[in-house]
Amino acid sequence: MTRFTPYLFSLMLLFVAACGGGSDQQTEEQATDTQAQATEQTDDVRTIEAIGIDRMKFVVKGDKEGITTGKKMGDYVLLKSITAAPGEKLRFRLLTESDLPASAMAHNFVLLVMDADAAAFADAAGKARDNDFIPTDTKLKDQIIAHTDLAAGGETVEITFTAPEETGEYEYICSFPGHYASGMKGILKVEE
Ligand SMILES: [Cu+2]
Repeated sequence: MTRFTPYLFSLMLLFVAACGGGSDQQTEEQATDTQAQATEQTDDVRTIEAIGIDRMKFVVKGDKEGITTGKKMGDYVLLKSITAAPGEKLRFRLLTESDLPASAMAHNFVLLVMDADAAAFADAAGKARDNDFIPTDTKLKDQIIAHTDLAAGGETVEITFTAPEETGEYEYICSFPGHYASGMKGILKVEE
């Protein structure tokens, strides 16, 4: 490591000499940096990296602060709940792991308002195949706080949303037919 330092140092000097005085080149480099950051999404939004599996569950790779996990599911563990502060910005990213065709196996993430009847919602959503299992009925649509698109095998979808200000428990589900009933659901716990 040490033997490279003088070399790096002279490179830095060269760089400073070349770009001194806020040249156009420097501005251009800064612009490129900003672009790269946007692509990589290196923002400070907490991201829940979930996987949807054929056993119709939301799972994660392991325990992490801000989530609770349950039993082992193959290489993963069951994602049971997410804890968030009121108004906290969160990102839910969902990868579907499946070899089945999209018509047979796809997943989404639908976060519902506190007083929603999740079972009734899932039932109605399961019939909205033409709309990727998101109900078009206004009364049902109004029960959605945030949702992703459907992710078929190998696909990743994500949604960035703000946790409600009101503390309490909010259920989230996968609205693909039958998945809620099979346990593809969890709770967003909003706590001070
Ligand atoms: Cu699902």
